[in-house]
Amino acid sequence: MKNKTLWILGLLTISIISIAYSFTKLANPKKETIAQDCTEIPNTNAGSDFKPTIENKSKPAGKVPKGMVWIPGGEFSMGSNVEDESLCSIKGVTKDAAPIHRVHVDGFYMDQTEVTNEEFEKFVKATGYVTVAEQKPTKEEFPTANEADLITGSVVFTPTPSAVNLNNFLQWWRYEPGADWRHPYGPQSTIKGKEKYPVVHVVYEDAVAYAKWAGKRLPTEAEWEFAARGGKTGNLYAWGNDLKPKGKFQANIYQGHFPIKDGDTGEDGFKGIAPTAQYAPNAYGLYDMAGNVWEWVNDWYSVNYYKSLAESGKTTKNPKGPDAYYDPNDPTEIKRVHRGGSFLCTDQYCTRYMVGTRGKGEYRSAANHVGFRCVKSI
Ligand SMILES: [Ca+2]
Ligand SMILES: [Ca+2]
Repeated sequence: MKNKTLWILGLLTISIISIAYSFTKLANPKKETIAQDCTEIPNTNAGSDFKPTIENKSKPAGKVPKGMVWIPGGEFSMGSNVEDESLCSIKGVTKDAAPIHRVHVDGFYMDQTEVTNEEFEKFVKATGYVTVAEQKPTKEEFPTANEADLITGSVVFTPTPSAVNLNNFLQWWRYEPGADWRHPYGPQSTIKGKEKYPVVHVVYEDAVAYAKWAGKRLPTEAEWEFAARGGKTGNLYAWGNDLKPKGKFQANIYQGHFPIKDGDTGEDGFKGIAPTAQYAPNAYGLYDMAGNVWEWVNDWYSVNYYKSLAESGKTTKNPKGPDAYYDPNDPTEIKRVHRGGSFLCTDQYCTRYMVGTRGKGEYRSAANHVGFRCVKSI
């Protein structure tokens, strides 16, 4: 069993790890209470290092592809302020998203929603594609694993029976044999009736394969953030600076005590994952740029990337990410960037539904809170 656990550990390199340094600061109940009490702290980030977003003026002629919107691109300030950008003023939470730096992206079309089960099914029917989660892991990829442990499956969120210390995510994630995009909770589960839900249990290469088939591609991290900000400058969220304008949630995240059974109160309208487009879109007409499921983007993850761009002192044109991945917390893991947070993000644990923040995931690891959306260049 120990070997299996170790093997699972190898697979469990999903975006939750990206918040390792934040949850250690929220590990004891006292601080957790503080976290719950500080959701209404006003934004102290505005006006810091952000300079106005300048949108490109040009617009392509011709029809907008179905289900997509035009994102004009332009120049904007990307990232977050490490000192202040946290609901609870916990310094360091968004360290990898600092410093704020100036970027220009060209215009592009973007899917209005996360790719849904029904869309992904069309792709699989047309191509016979088999996702990574459906493929038997090989000895080559996991040389230290027992043969008996090399079974298809994916990682599924599993609430804990009672309150737990938040410093060990293995308490609420399990490797579920037979879990895949068609069976999000294991072989007995189905996506029947969930056609409009985002597809999950897809890894980076699955997302790339879908995008290619659809005549699209994955966004760069800069394109994703430009689009998520909706032409606004320096906001905390894709919709503005208040988490709940007029007391109303704007995204499917997590309320209540994380991660215990029945702990998710669903105050935002949904316990767990939701169909796409259940909340108002941002200013560009994009849904769920915060929450619901994390979204793969094309960039390698490097903790130092933003710093290197900022140090250049220039506006970076169409950045495509670093040449190599680098995460000092997991130096052997090969990671791509995730953006937007998920239905599991909570102010107690992971506030990465904030628009300037980042997530990351091992590029061949799937889970039931990670999906994607595509873009298209003109
Ligand atoms: Ca929710
Ligand atoms: Ca999302």
